[in-house]
Amino acid sequence: MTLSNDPSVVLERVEAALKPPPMYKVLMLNDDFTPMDFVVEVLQKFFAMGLEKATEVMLQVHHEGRGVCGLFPRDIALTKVEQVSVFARQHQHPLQCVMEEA
Ligand code: NFA
Repeated sequence: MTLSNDPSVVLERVEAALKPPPMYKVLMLNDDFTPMDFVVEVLQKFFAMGLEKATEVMLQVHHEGRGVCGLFPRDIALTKVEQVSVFARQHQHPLQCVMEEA
């Protein structure tokens, strides 16, 4: 495929390449069944949180229904959502994360 040399097309291409990627929040959802210590383990394992931060986020999800696990480019956010889903199901817990554009 031939790339255009038209200055306005070049400018568009450069601007697109310089733009930061769209970011996505990964949100954890509360449920009535997943044990609190399992949620803390997930936040430590997949979101690189220490025990104190993981406990704080877990309690926020428990009390408010949802909480932010982190902000990531689209592919990374998708991977985190899938990793949590697989790990939770392996342990027979209904824990879920979702993503939304920030
Ligand atoms: N609500 C769950 C319980 O009472 C704990 C939980 C917290 C689950 C955060 C999911 C997310 N065992």
